[in-house]
Amino acid sequence: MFGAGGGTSSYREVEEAEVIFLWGSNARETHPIFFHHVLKGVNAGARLFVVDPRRTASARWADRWLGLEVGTDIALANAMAREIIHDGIANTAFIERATTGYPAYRDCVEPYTLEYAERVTGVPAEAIREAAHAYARADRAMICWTLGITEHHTSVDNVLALINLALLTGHVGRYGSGLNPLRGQNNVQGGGDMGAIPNRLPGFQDVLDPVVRAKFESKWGVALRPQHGWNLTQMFEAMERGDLKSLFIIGENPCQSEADQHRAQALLEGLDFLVVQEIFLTPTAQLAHVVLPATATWCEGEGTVTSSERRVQRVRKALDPPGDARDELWILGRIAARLGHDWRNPGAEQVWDEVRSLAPIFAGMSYRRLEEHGGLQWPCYDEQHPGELFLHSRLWHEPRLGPPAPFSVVEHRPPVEGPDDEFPFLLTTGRRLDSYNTGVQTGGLPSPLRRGETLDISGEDARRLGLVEGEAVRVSSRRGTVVAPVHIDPSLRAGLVFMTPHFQDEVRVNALTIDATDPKSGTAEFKACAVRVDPLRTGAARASSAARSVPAAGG
Ligand SMILES: Nc1nc2c(c(=O)[nH]1)N[C@H]1C(S)=C(S)[C@@H](COP(=O)(O)OP(=O)(O)OC[C@H]3O[C@@H](n4cnc5c(=O)[nH]c(N)nc54)[C@H](O)[C@@H]3O)O[C@H]1N2
Ligand SMILES: Nc1nc2c(c(=O)[nH]1)N[C@H]1C(S)=C(S)[C@@H](COP(=O)(O)OP(=O)(O)OC[C@H]3O[C@@H](n4cnc5c(=O)[nH]c(N)nc54)[C@H](O)[C@@H]3O)O[C@H]1N2
Ligand SMILES: [Mo]
Repeated sequence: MFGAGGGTSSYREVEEAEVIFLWGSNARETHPIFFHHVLKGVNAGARLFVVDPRRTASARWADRWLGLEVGTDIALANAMAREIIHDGIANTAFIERATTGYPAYRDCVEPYTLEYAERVTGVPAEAIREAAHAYARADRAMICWTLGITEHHTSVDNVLALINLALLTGHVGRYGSGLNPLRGQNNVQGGGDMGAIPNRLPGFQDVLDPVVRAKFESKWGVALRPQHGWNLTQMFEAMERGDLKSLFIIGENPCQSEADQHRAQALLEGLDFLVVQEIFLTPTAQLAHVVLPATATWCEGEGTVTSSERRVQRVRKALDPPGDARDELWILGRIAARLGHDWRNPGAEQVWDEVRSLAPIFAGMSYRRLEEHGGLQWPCYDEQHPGELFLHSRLWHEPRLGPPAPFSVVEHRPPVEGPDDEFPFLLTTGRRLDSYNTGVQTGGLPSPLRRGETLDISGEDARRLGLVEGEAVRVSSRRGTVVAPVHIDPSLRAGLVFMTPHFQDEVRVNALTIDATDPKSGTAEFKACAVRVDPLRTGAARASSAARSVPAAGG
């Protein structure tokens, strides 16, 4: 919508906001450093709203938890918008100056009454009203979101629904107001910034733009194809069609992290040639024809990482790599050499200087300045530029200097697979504080920290099924089955169960998930699929044990 993929605000603005929405984000467990900034804001008087089907650790710090049904965020956001419009607290001056498409948007949200939204989302009408008023009336309000918004078949529309709210109220382009997708891993932001996305070159320059291409072609001495590449989902589809036969994977474990794991694994096994560049021999690496042992970039090499506030920071080598592990840049340079290109063995700073020479938004960020300033925030156009604290102030001050921000018409559409008689539970997957992603880097932790996988279920459902804490159950979807112990979790409502993708050998949760994806982004619907839960024990054993220790109501 705004022309660049990055959060608009700085962490210090979070500390001075009046209203903060954590929308589909469990930052307390998943972005603990960012959450400290949120808590500073809360301690300074900010009101925190957490929008999450589970009453998460983050929600426990909130003034208001909006416990919606999975996959109903658009209905909630549209109802907030309708309320704001009807109460006359939309920012009409901003809408007029800086946006397009308002009339169509206003018509689209009109049917989303509080009563309708309450029916769809399960959030009481009064709570929706309160959230709408708090957001619209605040001087400084921001929405921060993550996977609860983006890992759905409607992921792009979900994000658009939140952007609409900011445009409606003018909560973007001003200090303390903003739209902030928190980045998952330490350098997800930097990866996209550097062009590790299918459609952009470094600095979000479109590969379809001939002027942009010519600039890179002359620097690199190669011709660039004027076409967008495949995203991850499209790569797997291409493998299925037989159009993609070789794959080079760097630092990803898709064998476990892809939805519908049996399918993903079979497709990876069917490749003619698989290369994996890794710091551990992961399940994916075990399928590879060639494994390239790499250094861990964050502690065994030099470079930069970029955080969710667009801050580029130096990382330095602290440890010597073990064994045959080699610097990633060196490995890539050797491969380039075999392909007939002499990169002349550059260091990290030389690579960065080339990025600065080709991508204007990083031009002013020399290593020397990154040191001096403790990192700089893009865009930073020259060596006098201090970097931008927040983005899009143009929308307020000089709207004519660029395109207006468009409203989008987005409608509620439920998850692809809802619960039914055969698979009566909705499984949503996500993270726990004590483990990291596919567990490769946290699997070796000492056991007190590593709780192991569980099927988290509400007290009400556990009682109904006669399940006791720790009892093993079989969890099945239309795609696969896993066995895990039950954990009765008061953060869950009846009908909703939760698991993580953290554990390799024990419980491969992505055997269950559905490979439905958003047609625009290719993101998988990790946050919603239907499962059934069956106790492993039979008859008498169950009856006696259930009678023994059923937990009290509410869990
Ligand atoms: N400890 C730890 N921290 C991590 C990671 C880790 O593995 N462990 N991984 C990192 C990575 S890669 C990422 S991307 C981030 C992810 O960070 P988060 O997005 O915070 O993590 P998740 O737990 O996957 O999902 C967040 C929340 O979305 C909620 N949710 C599910 N469905 C819906 C819905 O329909 N609507 C709404 N509003 N909410 C919904 C879930 O209940 C969950 O609490 O975490 C990063 N940080
Ligand atoms: N069911 C379900 N599935 C999910 C999700 C979910 O919420 N639910 N979330 C999705 C999300 S948001 C994400 S980000 C993915 C994560 O999925 P993956 O990225 O596949 O998972 P990680 O465990 O983070 O794998 C990263 C790999 O990089 C390696 N590595 C670490 N540092 C370096 C380095 O410096 N160099 C090299 N070469 N390798 C390195 C690690 O050893 C590890 O094997 O999972 C996705 N899958
Ligand atoms: Mo992620």
